[in-house]
Amino acid sequence: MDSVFRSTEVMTIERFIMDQERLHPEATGELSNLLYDVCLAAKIISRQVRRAGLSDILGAMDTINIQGELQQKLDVFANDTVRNCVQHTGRICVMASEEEEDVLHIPDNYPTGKYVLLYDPLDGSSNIDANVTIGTIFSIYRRITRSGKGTVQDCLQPGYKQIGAGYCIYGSSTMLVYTTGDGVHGFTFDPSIGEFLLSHENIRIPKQGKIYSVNEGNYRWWYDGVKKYVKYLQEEDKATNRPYSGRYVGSMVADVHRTLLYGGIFMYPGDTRQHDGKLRLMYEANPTAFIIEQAGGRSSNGTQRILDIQPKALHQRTPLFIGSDHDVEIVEEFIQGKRDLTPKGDNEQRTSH
Ligand code: FDP
Repeated sequence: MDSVFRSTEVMTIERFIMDQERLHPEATGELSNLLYDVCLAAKIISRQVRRAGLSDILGAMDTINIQGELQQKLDVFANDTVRNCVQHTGRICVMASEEEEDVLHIPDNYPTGKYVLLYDPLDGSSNIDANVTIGTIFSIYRRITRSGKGTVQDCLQPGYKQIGAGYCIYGSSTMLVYTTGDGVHGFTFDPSIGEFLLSHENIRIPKQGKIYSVNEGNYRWWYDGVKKYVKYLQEEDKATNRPYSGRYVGSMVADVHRTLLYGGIFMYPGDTRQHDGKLRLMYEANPTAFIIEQAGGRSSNGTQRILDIQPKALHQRTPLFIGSDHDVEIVEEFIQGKRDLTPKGDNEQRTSH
């Protein structure tokens, strides 16, 4: 971007979204405005995350959320912030949040609109107290009910129907990454002017990476295909760039963001204790799958493309394998029994799994 912009010329996210909107003459501007609303929420949450530790906001509340996890104060703050930034605008007919059991209806005194917003207000929240990167993830659909208040049916659409998705990560800087189906674009927040500025235009994920990201503490409960795949990644073979390096933040949004930029694979497999794994289809898997696919990558539950899964429940979980096209293809082959470890002596070591 340095060559494109002189020092006084910057591309704010508003200007970028407006430019993108002009490419679609049929656009009414409502989606753009909804994205601005989400950006505002991200800025407010970012400000609060940056103050964590200074204010009295750190630490757990006494309530347990729908997923059975202890809610953190910042979770609650982020959940309310997103809702309050969008519910009054007349652009949304219904919302669903990872933190809420049921859909969130638009209050009676506000108009309803044609979009549906699903969000995970603060992903990776068990990391908050350790100052580790966390983030907000969102997903936008068109409503399928005709008018009035939206229903759960509006929320339970397969991921390929998303018309927008993104996340904001609160890391060493705050960054917002989004797609509306025309590539993936990243904006870094400049706190001195209060704006997200274009820093990563048209992000492309490498076709193959060198990093795998998974909670290996769960190894003993994994199914054979995943065990073999991870062993495969750890073997030495120069021709296929192995062994891979392991990296696991434990905040999905941070692990996926690194995977988007550097390539490789992030996975949260199902296992013998949790057949569908831990991550939520609607709030975590679908939006990141849309982004990764738009960047040229791939996402799968091991046997099926994530975006093709027909959801049955708001909070359903799914195994997730996401990242570089080549890497996800190989794990699918292991899971589906189409590939196995090479017998010892063929430059790879056999394992007992
Ligand atoms: P968290 O529990 O901290 O909110 O789904 C939530 C999530 O974090 C993901 O962000 C993360 O990838 C995963 O759970 C971590 O789970 P493990 O601790 O089981 O590895």
